[in-house]
Amino acid sequence: MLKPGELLGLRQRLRNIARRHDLTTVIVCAFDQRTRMLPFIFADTRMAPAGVRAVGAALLDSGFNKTRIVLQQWNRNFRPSQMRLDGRIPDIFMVSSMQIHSDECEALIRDAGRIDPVHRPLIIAGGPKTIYEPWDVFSADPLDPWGADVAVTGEEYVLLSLLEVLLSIRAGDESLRTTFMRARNSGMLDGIPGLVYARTDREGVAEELVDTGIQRLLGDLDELPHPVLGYQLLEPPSRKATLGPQPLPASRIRRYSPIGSLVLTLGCKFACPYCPIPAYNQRQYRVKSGQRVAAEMARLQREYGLRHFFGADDNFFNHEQRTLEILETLSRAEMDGAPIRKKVRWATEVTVHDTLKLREHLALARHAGIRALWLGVEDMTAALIKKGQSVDKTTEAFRLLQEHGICPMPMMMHHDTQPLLTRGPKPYGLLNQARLLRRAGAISLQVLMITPATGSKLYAEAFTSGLAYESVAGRRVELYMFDANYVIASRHPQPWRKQLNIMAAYLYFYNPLRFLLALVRPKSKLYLADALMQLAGMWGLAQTIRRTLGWAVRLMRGNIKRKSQVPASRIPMRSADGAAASHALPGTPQSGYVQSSVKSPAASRAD
Ligand code: B12
Ligand code: SF4
Repeated sequence: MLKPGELLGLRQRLRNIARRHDLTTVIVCAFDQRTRMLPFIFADTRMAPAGVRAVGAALLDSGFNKTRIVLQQWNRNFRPSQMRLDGRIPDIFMVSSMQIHSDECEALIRDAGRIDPVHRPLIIAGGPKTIYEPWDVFSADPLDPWGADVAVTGEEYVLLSLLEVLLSIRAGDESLRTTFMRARNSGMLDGIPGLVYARTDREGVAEELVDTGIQRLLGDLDELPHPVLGYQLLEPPSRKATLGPQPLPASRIRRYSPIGSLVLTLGCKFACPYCPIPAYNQRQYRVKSGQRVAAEMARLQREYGLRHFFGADDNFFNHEQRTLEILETLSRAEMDGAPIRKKVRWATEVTVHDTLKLREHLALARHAGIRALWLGVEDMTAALIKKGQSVDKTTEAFRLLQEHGICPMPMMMHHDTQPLLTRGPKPYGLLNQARLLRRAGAISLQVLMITPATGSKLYAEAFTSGLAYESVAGRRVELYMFDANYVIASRHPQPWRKQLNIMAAYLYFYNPLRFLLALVRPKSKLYLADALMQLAGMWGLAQTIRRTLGWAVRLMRGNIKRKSQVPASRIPMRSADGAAASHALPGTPQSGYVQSSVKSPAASRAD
C-alpha cells in the first residue's frame, strides 16, 4: 500500500512542475458498440465512466488543465490522428478499455500511431483490460508493428509518478514521447511499479516487454482528487472525427450523463474463483469516509444538478463498521438546509450474505438515500458456487430490501448444469429462479453465462482444459464476445440450449404482459420504476436477441473448435530485474536480462 499522504504529496509536487510544462492530453474511453444489449442497455451510455473521469481529474488537479475526455459511447467517429487540442496535436494520448472493448482500443492506438513520429503523442494505455493483460496493447507481429508506448497496470498514482519522472528530465519543449524514450532507455521507469513498456528495434517492433511490477494501492480513498473535476473535461457528443472547441458545458452534463458513478469503496472479502476483484485489490478493502461521500454528492448535485448516483463498489456492505459510517453520515448530512437524501438517490452492488448481516440497518440505508441494490445471486441453489447463498436466504434478503423501499436487483449466472425449468421442491431451473426472484420483488434481471474473466483464478485453466471455444461453425470467438452474453466456454453437449435459455429467462421477465401488470400492481414502492424497467428491459432484450440469435444458430450447427493455450503474451516479458514478469500468464516467453543502471526519482525516494 502507499503510505498515507503519498498521493497528496505527489499531486502537490506535480502542481509545482506543471506550470513549466504546457501539456495537452486527450483520454479516450474505448467502447465497442457491438456490446450494447442487456443487462445494461442504457447504463452503458448514460453514465460517463468513472475510470476516464478519474484519470482526467488527476491531471486537472495536478495542474494540467488542457485535458479532454472523449467517450466513444458518445463520439463513435472520433479519430486520434485528426485530434487537435489548443490548436495542436496533444502531447499525451491515453486510452482506457475494458476487455470487451479491446478491438476499439487497438483501432484507436493504431490510428494515433499514424501521426508522424515527430509530432506523435506519448501513447499510454490503461484501465480494466490493461491492468490484467498489458501485452495486448503492443503488436506481436513484426510485419505489422503498432502499439502504445507504455501500459499502466494501475491507478492514478502510477500515472502521476510516470509524469513526474518524465517532467523531471524533459529538456525544454522536447516532445514528451522523446523524453519517455530517454527515460525508458536509461532505466528510469523501472522504479515505478505498475508499468509495462516495450523495448523496440529501429523499426518500432517490440522485442521484449518490461514489467515494473504490481502497483502499490491507495489505501485512503479520500486522497483521490474530487470527481467534480473529471466532468469538466468531457467532449460533447458528436459525429465528428475531431474535437470540439470547448468541453461539455456544466449545464448539459446531466442531460447526457444523468447517473453519476462514484467510487465509494473498492474490494470484496469473498474470493469467488471466477472473479478478478479480490486479486485486483490485493485482498484489500479500501473506502472513502462518509463525510467525503456526502461532500462529493452535494457538490455534484450543486454544480451539475446530478440527482442519481451509482457506487462503483464491488460489495458496499463488505465491512459492517465502515458501511455504517458512510450510511450514518449520509443520513445526517444536509445540503442547502435540507437533508441530502431529499436531493439525491443512489444505488450500488452488495452480496446477499452481507445484506442479511446488515438487516437491522436497512432502514438506515434507505434513510441515507439508497433506492436500489444489485445483488450477486449467481445460482440460488448454490449448485455453481457457494458463498453463503441459498433460496431461503436470497428470498429473505429480497423481501427485507423491498420492505424497506429498496429495489433488489438480482444478478444471476447460468452454467452448464443448470436446466431451464425443473419440477419438484428445489428450484434448480433458471426460469424457476427468475420466477422466485420476481415474486420476491426483483424489478430487473441479469442473466449471464459463466465466462472466463481475465484476472480471475479460473482464467488460465478455462483455456488449458479446453473449456473455452476458439471458433464455432467457422466463426472466431472475438474479444467483444467475452461479456458473458455469448456462450463461448461450455462443455454442454448442446450449448445452443444455454444461449436460448438466457433469452428465454429475459423474455419471461421482460414482456408486454408484465409491463401492464407493473403499471397496475408494481413490485416497487418507487413510482413507475417497475414499469420503466420493463420498457428498458424489452428494448434491451430486442438487442440481445438481434445480437446473439445468430450465435445460437452457429452453436446448433456445431463444429466447435476449442482453445488449448492461455491467451498469454507472445512477446517475451520480464520484470525490470530480469525475473519473471508479474503480469505474465503461464506460457509467456521470458526474455533475457539487461541491467538498468539509473534509478528513477521515485525509486531513490523509496530508498
Ligand atoms: C460501474 C460498473 C459498470 C457500469 C459502467 C457504467 C459506466 N459507463 O461507467 C455498467 C453497469 C454499465 C457496467 C457494465 C458492464 N461491466 Co462493469 N463494472 C462496473 C464497476 C463495478 C465499477 C467501474 C468503475 O467505475 N470503477 C471505478 C473506476 C475509477 O475504476 P477503473 O475504471 O478501473 O479506473 C481506474 C483504473 O483502471 C485506472 N485507469 C482506467 N482507465 C485508465 C486509462 C489510463 C490511460 C490509465 C493510465 C489508467 C486508467 O485508473 C482509474 C482510477 O483509479 C467495475 C468494477 C470496479 N470496481 O471497478 C465493473 C467492471 C468494469 N465491469 C466489468 C464488466 C465485465 C462489465 C460487463 C461486460 C458486464 C456484462 N456482462 O454486462 C458490462 C459491459 C457493458 C458495456 N457494454 O460496456 C468488468 C471488466 C472486466 C475487464 N477486465 O474488462 C469489471 C472490472 C468488473 C469485474 N468483473 O472485474 N459496469
Ligand atoms: S462476491 Fe462478487 S465481488 Fe466478491 S469475489 Fe465474489 S463475485 Fe467478486
